[in-house]
Amino acid sequence: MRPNRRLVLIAVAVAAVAGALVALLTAPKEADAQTTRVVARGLTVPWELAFLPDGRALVTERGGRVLVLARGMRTRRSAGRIATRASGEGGLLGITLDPGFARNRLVYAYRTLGNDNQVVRARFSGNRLRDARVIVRGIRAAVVHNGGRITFGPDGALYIGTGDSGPGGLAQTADSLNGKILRLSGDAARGDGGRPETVSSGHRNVQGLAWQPGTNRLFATEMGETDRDEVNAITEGANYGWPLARGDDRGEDGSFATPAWDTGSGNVAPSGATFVTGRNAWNGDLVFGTLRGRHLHRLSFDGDRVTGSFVSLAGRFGRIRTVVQGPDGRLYLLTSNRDGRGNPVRGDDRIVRVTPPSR
Ligand SMILES: [Ca+2]
Repeated sequence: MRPNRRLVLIAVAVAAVAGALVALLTAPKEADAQTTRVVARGLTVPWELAFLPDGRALVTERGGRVLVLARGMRTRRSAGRIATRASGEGGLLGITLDPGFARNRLVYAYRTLGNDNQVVRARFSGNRLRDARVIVRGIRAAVVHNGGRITFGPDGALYIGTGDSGPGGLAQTADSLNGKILRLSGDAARGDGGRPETVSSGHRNVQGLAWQPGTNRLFATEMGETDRDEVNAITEGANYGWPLARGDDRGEDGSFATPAWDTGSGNVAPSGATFVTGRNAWNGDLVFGTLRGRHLHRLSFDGDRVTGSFVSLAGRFGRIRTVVQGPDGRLYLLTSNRDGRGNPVRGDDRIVRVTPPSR
């Protein structure tokens, strides 16, 4: 190589390194401030993650398997299967622990079985799920809009997010369990089960449920049709409008509740959500995964009013089904790239650990 040519190449290389350095220093602060690490690989459409008191975690896979991940998530084993028969968006979906899990070892899961969505209770003992029985039935199943997120509230009751069961859905049908947020008392959940009561109605497809620390207010993410995905602050007895109204539309008689935040003309398919706690810069913010959006979304709040909307990890890990905060204060994302709508890469589906930026 002629010396002057070599000099040019060196100059180009130096410029490239300098350029990358400048790009790194001037990148959006949020992208710099968080760190990510893939902690588990090779899952098949994981849907929900629940940390156990000993630091291990249960993960549902939509096909019906429940996994037990060791602390740190490097190894895992099967805790068994919960029978499910599903097509489309149905399957084994949410899982949550009883508030008294340390004593009673009870866990709850949401599944699709043919034309029915159900809540099942089981006991996690000896690393296996045992004695599974149905405690809620009669949530109509469909190819799409099956809901599926479940969580216990500060009142000790079990809250269930459902979907409208697709076109011509049931969100405005008062005696249907579909298109609602439902509540089953803790006693019924631990006992014989029963028909849950309706907390709120007019939901298209509730995919995330999160309790706001301090206020104990329930927030729910909901997928819009082609626009206006919503984050709703849930009020007992309120009707959130679907399918008669969406976004800020209060309907003809002005009776529908409007969202705390919506995507406007856009559409990201928001899914599982959690409020971040602890000594970090995201403390008090709501984070949720997005499927179509393929990013982690974060909303900041003043009380129940949304003050900011932030996107991170855009395109980095593909479709994100949910985000859960671990006992270590970090966030754990489940990818959903093998659900038939993604572009799986080697290692999918994955669990990604995100360390929020420090204050
Ligand atoms: Ca609405």
